[in-house]
Amino acid sequence: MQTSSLTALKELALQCARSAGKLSLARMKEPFTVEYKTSASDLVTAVDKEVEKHVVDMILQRYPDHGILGEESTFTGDPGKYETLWVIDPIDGTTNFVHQQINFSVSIAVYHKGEGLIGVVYDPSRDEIFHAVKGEGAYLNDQPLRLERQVHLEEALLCTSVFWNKRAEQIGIDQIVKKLAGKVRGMRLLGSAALELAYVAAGRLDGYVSLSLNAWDFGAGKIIVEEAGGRVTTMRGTPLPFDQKSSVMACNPAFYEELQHYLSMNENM
Ligand code: 2AM
Ligand code: CA
Repeated sequence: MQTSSLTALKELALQCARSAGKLSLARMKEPFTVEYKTSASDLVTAVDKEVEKHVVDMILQRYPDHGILGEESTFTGDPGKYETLWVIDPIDGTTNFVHQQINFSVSIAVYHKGEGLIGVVYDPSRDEIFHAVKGEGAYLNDQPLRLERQVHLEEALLCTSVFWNKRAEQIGIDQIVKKLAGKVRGMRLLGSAALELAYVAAGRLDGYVSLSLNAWDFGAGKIIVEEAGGRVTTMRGTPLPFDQKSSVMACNPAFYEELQHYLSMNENM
């Protein structure tokens, strides 16, 4: 893809993320309906749907021939059929949006022929935008992000979402992560995968491990972490798939092998 096209895509992705974030903040101040998706701990609001529609409209107005894979399925086409695919989550961390009114994000990625080109994660409550273009580095607002500090697993601050994942208990990965919590400096649970990945890129967290994530959860964060010099794979060490739920591990490169070895001790993953 030409540099000029890439720049235009990046500008639109940044614009969509900011606009979506602004809309979420505005709607947060008004009453909104909350529904259970699969259970009482899996929420979706009318705002998630409205914000996704807003982003889809912005994208299609500019690029009517692009496909969109979004969590709320606002785009009706078959995402597999498009050369250029936008992968979006209008509100990543809906539980936080409802309960905390912070710690949620907008996640927007652009993939071309299966390759991740652009990743944007915007935290509207703090007005922080994490972004990356493949081959051009990662940024938090205007500050470049570079994971240059060598971190040992023992001194790492890790983050996870496995403790509210039922499958984690079934396959025993929750116990492995629990043991890991005793080995590292600290463990955090933020509840927005996109934001957690962005924080790994920014060095606020040294690693993130999760189960059952969808492409809209990790699509943008993966590009940002990799452009900052970090590594992102499944817990088995394989590339992340786009067409099914997947485990995700993202971390400072210094302890990737050690962490991967630890996590892959579970045969069922
Ligand atoms: P969502 O808000 O877009 O659904 C990993 O933690 C991901 O799981 C989050 O990014 C969040 O994405 C989703 N999730 C679903 N249920 C959750 C819960 N009870 N607490 C936190 N995250 C949850
Ligand atoms: Ca969501």
